[in-house]
Amino acid sequence: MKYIVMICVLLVSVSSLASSIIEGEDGYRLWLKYDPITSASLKKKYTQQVGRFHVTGDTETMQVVRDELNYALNGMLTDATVVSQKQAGLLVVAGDQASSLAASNSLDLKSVGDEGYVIHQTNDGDASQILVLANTDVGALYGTYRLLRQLQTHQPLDGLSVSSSPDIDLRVLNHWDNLDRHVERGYAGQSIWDWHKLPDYRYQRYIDYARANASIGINGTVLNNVNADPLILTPHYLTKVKALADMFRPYGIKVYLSVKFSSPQLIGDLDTSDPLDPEVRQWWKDKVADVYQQIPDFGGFLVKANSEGQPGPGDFGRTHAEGANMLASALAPHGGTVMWRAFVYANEKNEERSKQAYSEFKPLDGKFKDNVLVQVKNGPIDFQPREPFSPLFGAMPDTPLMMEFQITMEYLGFSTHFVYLGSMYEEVLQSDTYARGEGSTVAKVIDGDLFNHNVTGMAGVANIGTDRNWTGHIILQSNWYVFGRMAWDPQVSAKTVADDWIRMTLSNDDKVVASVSDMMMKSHEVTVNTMTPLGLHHIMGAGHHYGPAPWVDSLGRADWNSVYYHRAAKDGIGFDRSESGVNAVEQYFSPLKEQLSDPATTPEKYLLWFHHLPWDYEVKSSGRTLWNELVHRYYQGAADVEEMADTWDSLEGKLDPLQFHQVQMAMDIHEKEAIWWRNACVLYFQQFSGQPIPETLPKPEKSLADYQKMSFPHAPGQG
Ligand code: GCW
Repeated sequence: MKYIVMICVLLVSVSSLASSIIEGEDGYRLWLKYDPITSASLKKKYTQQVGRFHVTGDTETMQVVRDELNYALNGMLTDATVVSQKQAGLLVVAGDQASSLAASNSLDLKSVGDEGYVIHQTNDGDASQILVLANTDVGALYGTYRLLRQLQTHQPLDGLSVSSSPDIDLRVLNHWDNLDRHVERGYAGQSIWDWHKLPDYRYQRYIDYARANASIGINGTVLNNVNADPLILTPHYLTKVKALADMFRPYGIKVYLSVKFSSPQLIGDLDTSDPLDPEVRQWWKDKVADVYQQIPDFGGFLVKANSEGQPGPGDFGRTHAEGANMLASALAPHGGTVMWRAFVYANEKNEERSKQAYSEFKPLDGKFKDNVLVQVKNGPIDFQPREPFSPLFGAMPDTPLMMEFQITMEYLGFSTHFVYLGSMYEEVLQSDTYARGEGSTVAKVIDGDLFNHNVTGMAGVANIGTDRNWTGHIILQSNWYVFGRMAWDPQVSAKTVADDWIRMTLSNDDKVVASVSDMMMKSHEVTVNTMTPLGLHHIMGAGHHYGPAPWVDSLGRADWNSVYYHRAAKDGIGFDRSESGVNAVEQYFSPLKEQLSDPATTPEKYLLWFHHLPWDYEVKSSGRTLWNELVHRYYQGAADVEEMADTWDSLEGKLDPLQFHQVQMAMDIHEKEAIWWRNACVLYFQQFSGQPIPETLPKPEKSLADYQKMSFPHAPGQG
């Protein structure tokens, strides 16, 4: 044994000597790497098929298409060249010419609309061409990225026939970036927007950001934090916003801003911001006109109002609808949209927090103007590691609801945990609301199908910062990627997207793809087990949300404290949101309501979200008592993270060394933190259960008091 250990030590030191400079992929290129295709035969085939290409048109966007193809094909193939239309193996065309090519090839181009595309291989033997056709330039750009994905993932081009258009109109990133470059809940460095140097200094990173977004169909970006600084609407900042909008326009990306509802008072010298006051209304109209003068395709406003201390119409005795409609009226003549957030939980309301958004917004259904979307977080509380879907989905048939997912990992381990969110997004999107009977999934609510809405949207709170690898952790790039793919197509499977991402970012080796894909697909469930198994929620460190802290009990509001949420006591644990408790289940449709009312039929993943149960309650799937199941999940979660780390280690030599090394270091932290969560939570809850941790399991190395003493005043990303 000793001998083996010695050899290991030797090997480790040799390999660390050899690796004092690790060369390789630092992650900057994301999934757009375009490295040479190593299989000679495949490379030859692709080169024959698309090595000679032609892009028609000379608009800015078509120039972007040409540049991207030139860069990508010359990266992956040998000597890709721009040739005449006739000689081209690959032809990218938009507009009228695309329509006539579609007609002569019997392709339906009309139905893919303004952003869609058709890819088709003509059947002319040697003269066969691959056509990328679209009604608009940006459609051609999306089609180009789709075609490139085919090469990046080593899929055949023969007989290729793809027709695609987005199911959701507004596919938008929300940056919670402050003007001083601090990113609220950001774990990947500073804000990528260098406000001080804008509008003159234009980093290549801005263009690469636009390329990455366009490659996955993201067509909007809200540049600043929803806890908004009113200065964003001053002339000084608007010229900077304009510079970014100008850079993003060729990529089909519109710029939006978060605005502070009290801006008329804060930067406009008015005495009020009452949305029904004529002067206030005029102020917004003028301000909006200013914005459009500089940015003719400006997207609109995102608003957090009367939530967590932000001002809003409620301050003037007005409703959310009155506030939103006032802004909507100012934006409507210019084609702008209001995205009004439903994330509200008011101080003065004496109602359980998970119920408040529904109570406040449902009565307003149908009262919003046509250019307002209500933006709802996926769960009823707040981006917890796992939540049931928000009951608002399905409950407001006369209002288009936008999904808000969090891409940044505020509650899921910052930027050191290996967690793929695709499976979580899928779980939410495929949840059945039963709003119009069985099959009324959340996806159908937000893509407009269920209630026939014309405007639809999905927002993702960005995980992007100035880190070389953009997201602080290579694997977390996949969450940006999957957000875009699911916003384009909410029915796409998390697994399909994970596989594509791995092939484009890490490796095309089937075995590597299978291992990493397996890790990614289980990573969310595993991490939930390490933090908040069985429906527990909001038991993380106060304020910064780092690490376990189920003991938090002294914050100013009851519903800021962990103890409010887990309710652990001698008699059991969990939050009774059934009829016998706060009756949050009543906000769901039947038969879900009834299912969630009864612990026996509540999915175990939500058990303690909806029920307060005795420690000896028998958990159906395992037959264990609740206490033993809780302990089991925490231990299993930590063991699974360890296993993931081992799997990753086994990929050494099969991956780019720098990518491998970065993820390996983060995995080590994930492993340690999973054990920390496990120990702290098990010891804490044990005080109430009064029951032992089974002898067979390792004992926590510290006492509960030690865990409680840990403090992190400088944890990143704080609000
Ligand atoms: O989860 C909470 C975060 C806040 C955030 C808020 C929100 C931007 O802790 O930092 O504020 O959600 O979504 O508005």
